[in-house]
Amino acid sequence: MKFNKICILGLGYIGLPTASTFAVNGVKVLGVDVNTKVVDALKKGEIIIHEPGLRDVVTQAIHSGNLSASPKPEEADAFLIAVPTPFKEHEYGDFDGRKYKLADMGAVISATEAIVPFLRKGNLVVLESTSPPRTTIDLVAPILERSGLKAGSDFFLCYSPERVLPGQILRELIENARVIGGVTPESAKAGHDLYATFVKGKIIETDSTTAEMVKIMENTTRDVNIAIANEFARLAEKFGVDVWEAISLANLHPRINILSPGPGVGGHCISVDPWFFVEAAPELTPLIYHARYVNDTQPHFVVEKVKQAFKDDQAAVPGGGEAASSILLNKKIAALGLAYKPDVDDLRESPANEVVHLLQKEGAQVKAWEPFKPDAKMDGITMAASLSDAIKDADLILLLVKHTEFVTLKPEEIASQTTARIAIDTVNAWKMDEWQKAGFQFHRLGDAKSSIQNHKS
Ligand code: SAJ
Repeated sequence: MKFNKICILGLGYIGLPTASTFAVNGVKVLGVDVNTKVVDALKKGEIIIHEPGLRDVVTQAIHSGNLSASPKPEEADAFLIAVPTPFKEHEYGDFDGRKYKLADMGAVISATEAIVPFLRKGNLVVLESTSPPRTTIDLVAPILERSGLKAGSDFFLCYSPERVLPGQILRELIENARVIGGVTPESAKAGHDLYATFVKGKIIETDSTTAEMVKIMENTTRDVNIAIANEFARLAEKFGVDVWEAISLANLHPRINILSPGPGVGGHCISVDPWFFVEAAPELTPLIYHARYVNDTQPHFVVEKVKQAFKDDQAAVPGGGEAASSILLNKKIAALGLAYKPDVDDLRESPANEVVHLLQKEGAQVKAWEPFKPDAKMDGITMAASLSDAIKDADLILLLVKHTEFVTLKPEEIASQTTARIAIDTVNAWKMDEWQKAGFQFHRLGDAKSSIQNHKS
């Protein structure tokens, strides 16, 4: 099947790279977004998200004359839906006392409805947004069939999950294997033909519900694996062990690959998608539920660590020691990093934000520095203008994201710019001896040995 013109609904982290990649490969693309800021920016050749290499591909796509933008779809050979599927903010499900989050399919519904007036016989529609199992069949197909056309016979319908890693989207879009789930084998074949335009990885055809499950299974597996790493960090602190050392030793086993603990799991994928399984079948998903619970409570573990660091510090002063409840009151904390993971500007569902909020709730005065989004306005968070502004008057420096520029900080230089003499590393970026040598009490998440070492040095 040949595709001369396609319409991509949703110009975010997935839709825009996909639209540009199709365009530079010779397909006419209309990018559609309900956010007029995104459309207006694209019309001027600008982008409002940060992804390595994206600006160049977008510029190339616009210069090729193949990429244009509009707030509304038009007739096309194929329609791709790449809109967000977040969870509902204030509504929860409950199973046996287990409170779980619910998917908000509003954007998928409106994007699908927007296609209906333009849908023609022989068109292909692909849903790319991560969605609960059976969404393509139970939600998308019935909406599209309001056109009077039948899914699978009059038009082709597929689910094809995006599986690209933020930070490496443009490369992974082309090189990763692509799963195409059709509501009929013919639909899968049509989807195959579309993605063959630029995908160099394997393109595998299956049914739509399998493809939906594949995507959620991948992210759920990662979530569960991070949860166990976080639980190991908690255990290591209890038993006087350095979890990072223990993990590196365990990973010498040929069949073990433990992931890294940290302040929690964020982003718009791994911290969201497992809930789609829990919502669809709460009675079958106690493990997935509890992994989510562990990762969602990890910011609290970080806050306990901060409190303990202040307590240790005060205990070292004769007559020092404060009641645990007030230990954070008016303490000045420099929080380094708000992004959900290293070297990206995406602040969505970020555990670092949650840590900052929790610290403030207990009376701490936090100044946050996010080098990838220095102008970000975060509800209730005081953003620093620079690293030196964040650390200048601080009592404690708290590293929350392993951005490369934080990893390479020189403790001695930092010591000369700050009043803080306590540093906490939640992501294993810094070397204990260097920070201690520079005069800091140093603590690392999951590492009981670093805290013990402070008392010796
Ligand atoms: N994290 C840890 N420890 C680790 C690895 C990650 O705490 O060892 C944290 C990160 O800091 C971050 C979160 O987990 O807060 C998620 O980061 P990530 O790099 O694991 O994944 P995402 O959300 O950026 O991208 C994932 C990818 N899925 C898998 O690796 C299975 C990507 O391929 C998907 O396309 C993407 O989700 C998506 O869009 O669904």
